[in-house]
This record gives sequence, structure tokens and C-alpha cells, in this order.
Amino acid sequence: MPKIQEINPKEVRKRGTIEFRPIPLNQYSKTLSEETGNFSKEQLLHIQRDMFIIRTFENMLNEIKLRESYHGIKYNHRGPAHLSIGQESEAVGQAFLLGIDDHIFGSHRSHGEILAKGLSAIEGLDDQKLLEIMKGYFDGDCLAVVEKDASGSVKDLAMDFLIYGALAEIFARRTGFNKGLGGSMHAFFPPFGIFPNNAIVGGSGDISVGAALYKHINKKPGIVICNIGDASAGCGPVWEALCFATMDQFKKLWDQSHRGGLPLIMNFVNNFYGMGAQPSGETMGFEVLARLGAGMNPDQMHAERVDGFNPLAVIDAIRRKKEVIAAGDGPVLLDTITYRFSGHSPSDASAYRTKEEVEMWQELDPLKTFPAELIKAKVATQKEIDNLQSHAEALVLKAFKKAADLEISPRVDLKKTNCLLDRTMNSNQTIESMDTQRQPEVLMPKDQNPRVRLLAKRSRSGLDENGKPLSKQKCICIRDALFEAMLDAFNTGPTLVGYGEENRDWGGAFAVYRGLTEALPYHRLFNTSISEAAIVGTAVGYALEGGRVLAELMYCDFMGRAGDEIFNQMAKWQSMSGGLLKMPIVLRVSVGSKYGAQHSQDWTSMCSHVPGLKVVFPATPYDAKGLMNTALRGTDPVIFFESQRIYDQPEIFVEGGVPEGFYEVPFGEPAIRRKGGDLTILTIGATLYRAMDAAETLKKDHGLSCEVIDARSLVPFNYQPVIDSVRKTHKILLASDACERGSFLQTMAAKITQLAFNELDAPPVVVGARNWITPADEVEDAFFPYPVDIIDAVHEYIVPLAGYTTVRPCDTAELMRRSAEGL
Ligand SMILES: Cc1ncc(C[n+]2csc(CCOP(=O)(O)OP(=O)(O)O)c2C)c(N)n1
Ligand SMILES: [Mg+2]
Repeated sequence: MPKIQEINPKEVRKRGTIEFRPIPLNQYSKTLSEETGNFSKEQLLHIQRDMFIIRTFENMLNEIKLRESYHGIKYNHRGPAHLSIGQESEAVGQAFLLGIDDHIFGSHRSHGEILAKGLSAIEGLDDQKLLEIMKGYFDGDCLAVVEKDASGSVKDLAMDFLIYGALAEIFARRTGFNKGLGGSMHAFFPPFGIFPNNAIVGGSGDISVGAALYKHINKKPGIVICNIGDASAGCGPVWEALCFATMDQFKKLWDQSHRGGLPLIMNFVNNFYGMGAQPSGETMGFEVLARLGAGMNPDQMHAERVDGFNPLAVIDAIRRKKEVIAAGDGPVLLDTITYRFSGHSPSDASAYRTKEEVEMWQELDPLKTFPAELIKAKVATQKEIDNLQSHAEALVLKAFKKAADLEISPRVDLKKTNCLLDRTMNSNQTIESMDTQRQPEVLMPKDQNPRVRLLAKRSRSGLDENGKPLSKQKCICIRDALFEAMLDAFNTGPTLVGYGEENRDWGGAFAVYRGLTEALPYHRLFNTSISEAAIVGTAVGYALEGGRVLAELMYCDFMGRAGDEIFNQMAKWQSMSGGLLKMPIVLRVSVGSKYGAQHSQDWTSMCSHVPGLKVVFPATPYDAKGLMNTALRGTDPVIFFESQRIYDQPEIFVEGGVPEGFYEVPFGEPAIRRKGGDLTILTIGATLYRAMDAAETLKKDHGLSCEVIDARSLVPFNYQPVIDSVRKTHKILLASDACERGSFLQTMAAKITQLAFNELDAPPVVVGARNWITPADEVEDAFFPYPVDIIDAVHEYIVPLAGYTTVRPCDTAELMRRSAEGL
């Protein structure tokens, strides 16, 4: 809570009521004839043309899914096709006023939005810009296919390009918009302002907020529209997105030049159904979706319901909402009603609705009513309408013929070494500043920062000149090392923003951010709502737009709240874009201690399991700073694990301690912390220090010389130094604080066995935490691996220690019992 805003009991205890304003429903009432003065004939015909193109495109996919043939050409499309037949006017109306700086994010049902936005972009761009975009996109791969038999204008070519690029993507072709790696539910094309569509219901909710945040903070032109379905209103992350998007601070606390609401339209594409369930009337209680805006902020998010069956009503709404946003009063919420005539997917038996209901809506089908209006208003003749229809059919057929042909549109070859997915799972770049045109905004030079001044008095090493440990209070420790790296990055990259819970004022729950509040304006470091999903989801949107984020989830255990955002969004968009997009997000998570079962688990294995994330876990101040420096200059999503047990750990391994200046520790390289020849101990995270103690005891009491290796990084990981060590010791034990079952150590143990089987005298042995909940701090030594557990395991499984008796039962019978009982 910022001190400048006091909570006055007199105010908050006052009697009163909240007044809500009426929420407008379908207020647009003009006829097309009344609008003819506001639109040119050409514009009105383009609206009709675009609706025909989308309908024809979707009908073609429907034919293929149902009959495996279109215009006599056989084709089996194995992937999904969630069609938007019936919803065309909504998409076309929305796109009408948008330029390429206006970015749309969508759902599994976004083919129509892609085409509508693309067609609108083509209309708005000049030939030179269009050619530049098409030639520059994936080296002109997609253009090359459509260019071959092009006749007509550049805009005609661009329309072929758009329809073919989208279809080739749906058919998983290398020439598609995302190299075929996105597919029907994820296709997108950023140069036209078409941003990722999402197969996770409501997935675009928080991502769009992050995109709008990027525009707001970095003063980029345009607005963001989040197109999500009515059923997504039941998704937690969508609520979190609404909370995050409407935070008071944007309008109350951020400095004048950044004050104002986010440039965002949360547009619920309301077709009144999920797959088959009805949000209004069955699965939600809002009755009218637009009501949701009422609770979010005093502006009620300017919510209203709009008739999406009338493209002109949608255009009118977008025009008015753009004005609200331009005045700094965003975000806004639209409940745009529409109806899908097609099933949810082609396998839909329509068991959940009546034929009569579908027919009622079909009577109002905009593809019949709009042309009738055009004719009635004497804007077009029947012949002109028919020509538009045949033009749409010719365009779609032409694109289909090319996209269905494997010679013309091959698939990516994923079977060769260093294939496209090998190359796009990570972007592996180092980019210091994501925007070289601008200087980072900071409130004071680094050397005047109060924490920097305090740290200047501390020892950079944890050891004195005689190698004796110094008092921790006198040394730079892990939390300080992290702070130094972050401060440096905030002074280097202008787009870098840091946020999470209690990051500002409080200084971060573990004092890592202390000193940053003074150094950074609100729009670069801020507290968020307790919305873990939105913290990560907005970071994804911010990064997709071209920025860099340092996000924090206070405890590792809270990752569960942001599961989709971490595992499906942050991890996957780089490769799902065919390598087009980057995801420079550093997500800090700390493994807790002392706070019991829901605050102390190490979930490194989950993160390492999901392809697309880099995962590091420093255990020393030198590495904390060096790895954070690397992470904050990289272009890949990094889960940056920290351990609360060692935030106050000084540097005891690296001579000279933590360097004052900038340096990087490369990802993937384990560090040897103690040399030895009899046994290798490989650790992850804070367990390092207990392994060092165990190594000392093994040497002193049993004459066993241990080589201790600190993994530092889980993904990527270079096994070479470990294999080299095993070649010497022929034995290895692996230890970490993660629960033993399914721990990443098991993967490492299996890999080491596979890579160095002939070198091993004993099986690699994993010592992790027990497969229990984490008990209270007072008894947690029964849970986490301690030196005694390491020594017991050495004795029991690797090399019998003369005169030693196992302290805690861990023999094979005990391990078999645990496993049989699920422990
Ligand atoms: C998180 C999640 N839950 C469930 C699904 C399965 N699913 C796909 S679409 C859908 C219904 C979505 O309805 P709505 O958001 O209204 O969009 P519409 O399909 O009507 O366009 C469901 C349940 C999913 N893809 N993601
Ligand atoms: Mg729906």
C-alpha cells in the first residue's frame, strides 16, 4: 500500500449505497439507408465482400471435415476446425476501423477474425508496404506460392496471400503463417495486427491485457482487442485479467505521462454457447454478460451489449470505444452477441439446441440481411452482390488448391537433425535492449541508490583474507546479488518492467526488490492484484509485443495458480510461431521454507518437463547475479528458481566474491564446487550446502573424496562435466530438495546411466525430499535431504562405509514399501 494514499476510517465506514449506471443493450438503431452518408459504396461493399470470404472459407473447411472433399478435390484435414459460420458480421464490423497498430488476440474460433482483420489491413495499406510485408515474412516463403500465378493488383495478391497463408497454416504446411506449427486454433500474422489465437478457453484474456500494458507503458500506438467467447467468462484467468486491467493505480498512482487506463477492449464474442452449455441461463449467473463490467471499476468498464449480427452496429461500438480509450478511460468491455450456425466442431451433433432456434437465427443471417439492405438502400444491385459471392468462391478455391497440394505446400521436415523445432524451441539470443531507440526511465543514477550505497560497505566475498567465513551481515548475499543484476537491467533495457505481488514499497516478500522502488517509476515496477495467472499471462502478452518482463510469483507453490500461463503460454509461443516471436520473460519463483506444506515445495521437475522453458536454480550469490544477468538479456522464457533458505548466503566458492560490475554466467553449465576422486555428488539448488557438509564428513570419517557439482541450470544442461567426473569417480549421487518421485534428478540419473553406463560401478542414486507434504519447520529435517541422508544412501547403495550403520532406514525393503504404499 503506497503511503501517499491513507485509508481513512471515517471515509470507509460511512453509510451509503453504490449507484450503478444502466448498461446499454443493443442501442444502435440506424438503418443501412441512414448510414449511407457515413460510408462510401466501396466501404459497404467491402463489408459484404469480407463476410462472403469468411463464410466461403469456413464452408470450405466444413465440407472438408464432413466429406473430405471440396469442389471434387479430395482432402483429409486431420486437425481441428472450429468454425465461425454465422459470426462473420461480428468479425468484419470489428476489423473495419482497425489499423495494423491495433492488435487482436483471439480464441480457437478465430479464422473469421484473422481474415477480417487481414482484409481490413490490406485495404488500409499501400502497395509498397504490402509488398514489403509479404516479401519480408519468412523470407517470402508464403508469398512465393501465391505470386506464381498472380495477375491483378497488389491488393489482389495480398488477398491471395492472406487466405492462402491462413489455410496453409490450418493444414500444417511450412508455407503457412506460422510454418504450420500453430495450426487452426493458433494461426496469426503480426504484420497485419493479428496476434496469437489461443486454444485454451480464455487464454487470450490476460495475454491481451499484457499487450495493452506494453502499448501503454511504452507509448505505442493502437489498441488491443481481446476476442474471447462468452463461456470464457467462467475462467479464473479471465477474471484475473479483468482485475489486472482495471487496477486503480493506472489512473491514480502512475506518473502523469503514464496515467490513464489501458488501451484495451475486452470483447466477449457471445454466441450464447460454450461447446453445448449455455453460459447465460445455465453455467453462469450474469444473465447478460455485459453485467460483468459493473463490478470491475466505477466506470463499469463502459460495458455494453452490441448486436454483432449487424456489422454497422459493431463498427459504431468500436468507434465509440476507441474514443473512450483515447481519452484515457479504458479498458472497456463489450458483450457482442452473435450466433454460430455451425457446430462447435464438425463432430458436433447439436444435441444441445433445437432446430427451431437455429432457424430463428438463420432467418436473421447477416449474409442474407445485409445484402438485402444494400439493395434496398440502392447501394448495390443483386448482380454486384452475386459478383462478390463468386469472387469469394474463386479466392477460396484458388487458395485451397494450393494449400492442399503437398508439392506446392510441403510440411516442415521434423525428422532431420536441427530441424525447425530444434531451432525454434528456444530463440537463444542475447539482446541487451529490446528498444534501442529509447533510454531506460529511472529515477536516480545507480550510484545514488540507497541500497547500492549500503552494499558498497559490504564485503563482496563471504570469506576473509584467511579464508575464514565472515558474518553474513557484513557480506553481499544472494538477495543483494539478484538486486544488483536487476538494477543493472532496469538501467539498460527501456522496455523492462518488473511486477508481481508486493514488489513495490514492501520491497518484495524477501527484500530482493528493496532499493528498486526508489529507483524506478511506477510504470516500471509495480504491485499487481493477487492474480498469479494474470501476472504470468500479462507478461506473455507484454513479451509478444516486443518487451521484456521480470515477473515474480512469491512462492514456487503458487505456480499452480498460473499453470496454463506458464506451461501453455510462456513455454509454447516461440515455437508455435515458427520462430517468429520471442518470449523474454524471467519468472522468479522462490522455493519456500518454514511455511509448511503449501509454501515449501520445489517444482523444478514440472518446469523442466514442459518443453520451451529454460530453468535455472542458482545456489550462490555469484551465480544468482550472473545467471540473472544472462536471463535478463536473453530472449527465452526463464523460470528462475531461488531458495528462501539461502537468500542471506554470502559467496564462499568464487575467489573475490561477487564482482561489482556486469558479468554473465551461461545457462547449462554445471559448476564443480569441490574436487574429489571417489564419488560425484550432483546437486540442484540449496541442497548444495548440505552436500558440501556430507562431503566433508565422508572425507573426515570415511576417507572418501567427493567431487561436488552444482547443476545451476536444469534446462539446458551440459552433461559433459558430470560424465567427466563420473569417468573419474565411477559413482554418483544426486541430491535436491524436490520430492524424490518424479524429480528432475531422476531424469538426470537416467541420462547419466545411459551416457556413461560402462563407467559406473554403482547405479546413480537419487536423494530427494520424502514424497510427503512438507511438514513444519521444526520437524522438516525428516523431510528434506540432510547430510545424514546422503551418507546413508552412499553406504546403502554406492559403497559400504566401514563401521557405519545407516541412521535412517533407506534400504531396498524400505524403498519398496514406500513405493508400494504410494509414499
Ligand atoms: C481451459 C479450457 N477448457 C476447456 C476447453 C475445451 N473447450 C474448447 S472450446 C470450449 C467452449 C468455449 O466456449 P466459448 O468460450 O463461448 O467460445 P466459443 O466456442 O463459443 O467460440 C470448450 C469447453 C479448452 N479448450 N480450454
Ligand atoms: Mg460461446
